[in-house]
Amino acid sequence: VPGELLSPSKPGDRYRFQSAGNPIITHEFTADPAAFVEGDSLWLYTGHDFAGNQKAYRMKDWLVFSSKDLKTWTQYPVPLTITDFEWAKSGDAYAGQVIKRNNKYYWYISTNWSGIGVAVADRPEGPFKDALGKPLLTNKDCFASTHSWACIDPSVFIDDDGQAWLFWGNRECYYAKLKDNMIEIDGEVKQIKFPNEVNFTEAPWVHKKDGTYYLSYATGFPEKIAYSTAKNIEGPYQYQGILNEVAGNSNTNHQAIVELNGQSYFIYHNGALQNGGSGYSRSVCIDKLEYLPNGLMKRVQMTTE
Ligand code: FUB
Repeated sequence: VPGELLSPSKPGDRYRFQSAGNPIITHEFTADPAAFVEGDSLWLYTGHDFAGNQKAYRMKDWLVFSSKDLKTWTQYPVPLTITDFEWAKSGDAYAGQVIKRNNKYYWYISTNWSGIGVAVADRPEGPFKDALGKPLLTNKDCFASTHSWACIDPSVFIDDDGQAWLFWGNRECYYAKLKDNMIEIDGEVKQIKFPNEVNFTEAPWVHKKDGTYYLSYATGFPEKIAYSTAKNIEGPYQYQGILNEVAGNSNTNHQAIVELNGQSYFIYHNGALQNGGSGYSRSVCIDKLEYLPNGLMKRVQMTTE
């Protein structure tokens, strides 16, 4: 239930609400979280599932929220919709990720059938605008794919040397460098070669800690989140096991990993919201993420707190 309304107070305007635990948002169905921290605020970007008895992934816009303490949240007017992408306007608003560079905010988004796009804004809450007027990547860039929805779930990462990388994919995990302008691919698209025991489904997310690259991703179906680590961003990646079990009442899961005020967080979705939650009406949750002394990540237990 939304908490204190800020003015103006019609739906879609900015308002503040209090989270009472997981799922953190109970007045909208939210999925496919991505996040980054700027200053003392965590910015959360989500998909926006339809309510009702859905039989497919139906999302027409994306949402943005911010919080300093993960309890009190501000929701902003809808920052981006599928119709902002002329080339994808009849599609659905699949997963993406936002990153800041050169005082601009770049949102890499995916659609169910027409590829990956990039939108840009001057502020983290948007409004975002299609930066290219065409896809950044399409299914033909997913050279090993045998199905039409391989080009989804972009995840962007800027390394310590300033090089930006984009990872994405369904069934196969692809990656490429981005040019400094963040809206062009630099060089060739490559594929992460996982060892045989890795069953990559989708939702790659890259983060780096103490010189190690952590590549987390959804595995199997129903999906669990697993991860692999490497000393070089291009691999070879060593499988490190399951990070999070199947997310309650949802065949998909989709994670973001960020650090706020010295604490790491695992942000994901499940279908557990009472009164309508399902695998197609999902809800974002946040739990603490801990590292072991050897640098591996402890399995994250879903909580309702
Ligand atoms: O929300 C649509 C798709 O479901 C996402 O792109 C995948 O990661 C999965 O969560």
